Order: sequence, then C-alpha cells, then structure tokens
Amino acid sequence: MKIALCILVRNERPCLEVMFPRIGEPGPEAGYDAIVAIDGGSTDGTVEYLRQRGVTVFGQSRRGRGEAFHIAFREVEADAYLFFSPDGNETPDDLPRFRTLLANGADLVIASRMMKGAVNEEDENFFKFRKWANNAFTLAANLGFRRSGPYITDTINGYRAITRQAVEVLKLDAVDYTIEYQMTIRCLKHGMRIVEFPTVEGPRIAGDTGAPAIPTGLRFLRCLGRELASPRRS
Ligand SMILES: Nc1nc2c(ncn2[C@@H]2O[C@H](COP(=O)(O)OP(=O)(O)OP(=O)(O)O)[C@@H](O)[C@H]2O)c(=O)[nH]1
Ligand SMILES: [Mg+2]
Repeated sequence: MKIALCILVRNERPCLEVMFPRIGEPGPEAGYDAIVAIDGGSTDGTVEYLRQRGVTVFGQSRRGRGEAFHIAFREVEADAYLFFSPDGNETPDDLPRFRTLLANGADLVIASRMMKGAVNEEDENFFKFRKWANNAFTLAANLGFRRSGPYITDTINGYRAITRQAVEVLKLDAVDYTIEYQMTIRCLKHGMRIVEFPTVEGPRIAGDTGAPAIPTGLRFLRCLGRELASPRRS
C-alpha cells in the first residue's frame, strides 16, 4: 500500500524548522512512502524550505484547507493519504501508526485528541471552549449519522489518513476547515470503517491560527446542516 504524506502549510516556516526534521525519511518504518506538500499561498519562505529538502510542493489557486485536500487527491497518486500539519499540534511520533491500521482494513484513521489516553491542547485550561465545541459537533455527527461501529470521539481532527477508495466514494466538496468534519460524516453515512487511536496534541509552535473560533464554528454548523439535509449516501 503506497501512503502519501501530505503536509499542509500556509506560512509555517518557523514551525517547519522544528517539525520537518522530526518527520524522518519515507519507508516502511516511517509509515509513509512519499512526501508532498500543499501550500496555501505562503510568503514566509515555507515553500523554499520544503523544496530545498526535495519535497514536491503543490500551490493552490484558491485558498482553503479543504482546497488543499482536493489538490492532494487530484495530483498525488497513492493508495492512501496521510495528512499532517506541521504547526506543532500533531506529533510525528504517531506517523507509523497509520499504516498498520490502514493495512488492517480501515477506510479512515483518525488520531483522536478526545479518547481515553489522549491529550487535548486545552486539557490544562479550566475553560475548554474549543474542546467543548469540538465535542458538541462530534456528538451531533454520531447521533445524526452513525449506523454501526464505535462512537467516534474526534470527528474533526486533521491528523488523519484516508484510502483512495474511500475518497472516490465520498465526493467531498468542502473547501475550508470543515473538510475533515464532512469527511468523517460521509464515512459514517456510508458505514465505512473508521478507526481512532489516542494522540497527544501539542501547542502551536509559532504564528497564528487561520481558523478564528466564531466564523469557523458557523461554517461547521452550516456543514452539519447540509449533511443532515442531504441523503444519507452521497
Ligand atoms: N495548504 C493549506 N494549508 C492550510 C491552509 N489553511 C491552513 N493551513 C494549514 O493547516 C494547518 C492547521 O491550520 P491552523 O490555522 O493551525 O488551524 P488550527 O490547527 O485549527 O489552529 P491552531 O490552534 O492555531 O493550531 C496548518 O499547518 C496550516 O498552515 C490553506 O489554505 N492551505
Ligand atoms: Mg493547528
């Protein structure tokens, strides 16, 4: 099974300098067989950093994290896509775990920040607004779309891998930060096999989020409404 590691970046140079050396080399031990990056219009030397290290970088004509997923699906030949954001939230230590779970038949593998044994960025805060909102959207997805199989604890996290076969069935069309939520919901709708493992979410290393809480939350609500209104199988 050929797994393509797809690094998603927009102005992440300082984070890449820390995270990229931790990704390792492609190969059976590393959990992926090729590395590409999709860039959402960086102006801080992110693209140059990656190209100097031999990474093929695809640019985007339209901004958006979902748009980056579609470029990966369109441009990269692979049996599965493993998405990685190098901003510090996701640990490269988990990269090898995806291959085993995909090889065992998972359609979608999610590194969960919410299940037993996992750590969420906000766990040390008293008010965990982002975690609570995430959990509310996750509850809605499970109640609205789960047909069988276990409760999915983190329907939103971007640290995930999906098979090419699943992508071809799901007909995803979200272009923004709702891409993962739409992907999980559609996998649930189709009764696909979703497997999670616990991960430890780290803090952002540098820079600012591109996903401000309120507009992003409203987009998630719209995404949920659209999925509820459309047939169970897209
Ligand atoms: N290719 C591409 N990557 C993007 C785009 N928008 C965001 N990203 C990347 O997606 C990853 C996650 O985005 P963030 O802005 O960190 O969103 P977040 O993880 O919800 O927010 P934080 O709490 O700041 O970590 C980062 O590596 C970004 O550089 C885009 O339009 N195109
Ligand atoms: Mg992040």
